[in-house]
Amino acid sequence: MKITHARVIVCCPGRNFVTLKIETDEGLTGIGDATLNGRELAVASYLSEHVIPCLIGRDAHQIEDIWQYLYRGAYWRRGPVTMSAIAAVDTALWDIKAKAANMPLYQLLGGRSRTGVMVYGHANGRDISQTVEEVLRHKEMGYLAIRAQSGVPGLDKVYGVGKGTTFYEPADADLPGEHDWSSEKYLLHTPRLFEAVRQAVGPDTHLLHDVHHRLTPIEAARLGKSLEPFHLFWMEDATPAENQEAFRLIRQHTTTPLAVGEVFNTIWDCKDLIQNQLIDYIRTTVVHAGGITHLRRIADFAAMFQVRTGCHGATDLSPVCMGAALHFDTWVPNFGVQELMPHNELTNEVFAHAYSFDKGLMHCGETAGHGVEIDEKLAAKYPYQRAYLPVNRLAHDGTLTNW
Ligand code: KDG
Ligand code: MG
Repeated sequence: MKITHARVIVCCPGRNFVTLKIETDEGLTGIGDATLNGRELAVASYLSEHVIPCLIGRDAHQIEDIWQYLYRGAYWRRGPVTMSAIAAVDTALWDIKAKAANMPLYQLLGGRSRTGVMVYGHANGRDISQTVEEVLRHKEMGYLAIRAQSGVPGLDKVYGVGKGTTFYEPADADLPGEHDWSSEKYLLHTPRLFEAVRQAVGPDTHLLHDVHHRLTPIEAARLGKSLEPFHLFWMEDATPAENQEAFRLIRQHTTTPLAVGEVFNTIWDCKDLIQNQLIDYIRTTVVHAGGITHLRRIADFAAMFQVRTGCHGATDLSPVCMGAALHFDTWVPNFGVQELMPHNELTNEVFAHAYSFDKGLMHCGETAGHGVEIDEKLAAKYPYQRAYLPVNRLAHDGTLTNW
C-alpha cells in the first residue's frame, strides 16, 4: 500500500491544531496530530518542507522503517518540532494500518488490558473555596481522579486558573502574556488547599497537582513532604527535568508520588529518571514523543522499573492525539491514568471521534483505526490565529523564571 499524498491542515476552532493527513493508493487515509502549542507553524513547515516529500511512494505498512528513516535519517535528532512531526506521521500510519486490518488500533498493539481508561479532570479555582467546589463538581460528574489548582494569595496570575470562569486555556494572547511568581507564597498556600480539598472530597478520590516546573529541587521536596498527609496520586513537574538527577533530591525527602514528562520528546529525556526509579509516572504522550511507536518503547522501558503511564491530555493536544492515546492506554500494561481536559464543542465538531466518557473512565470505541476524523471543510472556516503561552516573572523583582 503506497503513500500517494500527504498534507498539513492547520485550523483554529477555538484554539490552534495541526493535523497531518496521509492518503494511500488503496483509498485508505489516516490522520495524526502535530500540534505544538505556540509553535504550531514550525511543525507544519517541518512536515510540509522536509517530511512529506520523503513519504510519497513509501509503503504505508512499514511504520517502523519510516519512523527510523525520519528519526535517524534527519541526522539532527530529537527536539519537540522534529518529534511532533514524526509523531504525526506515525499516528497517521497506525490509523491506516488498523483501518486496513479493520480493527480498532488497540487490537494491533496487543489487545485490551482494561475495561476503560481512568482519566483525571481539572478542578480550578480563584481561591481555595472555589477549587473545593470544583473538585466536588467533578466528583459529582463521576471523576475518580481530580487535579486541583488554585490562585495563590498575593499573586495576580498563576498557572491553571482561568479568567473569571473555571475554563482555562493557557495560550491566550497573540504575544506572550506575563504571569508572576513567588515560591514562598505558593509553598504556604498549597498545603492549605489540599487540606481543604481532602477534607471535602473524602479519602477515596485520587487527587493530583501540577507544580508546572516552578520549584527548585529542595523547595519541591518541602512541598512533597507537606502534602503527604493528603496522600496525593501525584505531584507533577515539581522541578524542571533537564537535569534528571534533580529528582533524586526530591525523592530522598518525600513519599508523595512524582510525575513528569509532558515536555519530553524521547526516551532519552526520561532514561535516568526511570532506571533510577526517581519518578512514579511518565507523562509523555503520542504527539510530543514520537507517536505510538516511540511511546510504546518508553512505556515498556518504564514497566521494568514499576513506573506507570500518565499521558498528557491538555486541550492543546488535539482530539486526534486523545483518540490515539486512549487506544494506547487501553492496551498498555503499566497504565496509571490519562489526563482529560475536554475540548470545546466546535473542536469536537471539526474532529468527530469514537471516544466517550462514562463514570470516570474513557472508552476509545471500536471503530477501525484510532477512531478520529477531521472535517476539512469545517476546519477551513477556522484559520490559524497566532497564540502564545505566557512567560513567568518573579513577583518581587521581575526576574524571568519558569512558566
Ligand atoms: O501547552 C502547555 C500545556 O499543555 C500545559 O501547560 C498543560 O501542564 C499542563 C497539563 O498538565 O495539562
Ligand atoms: Mg502539566
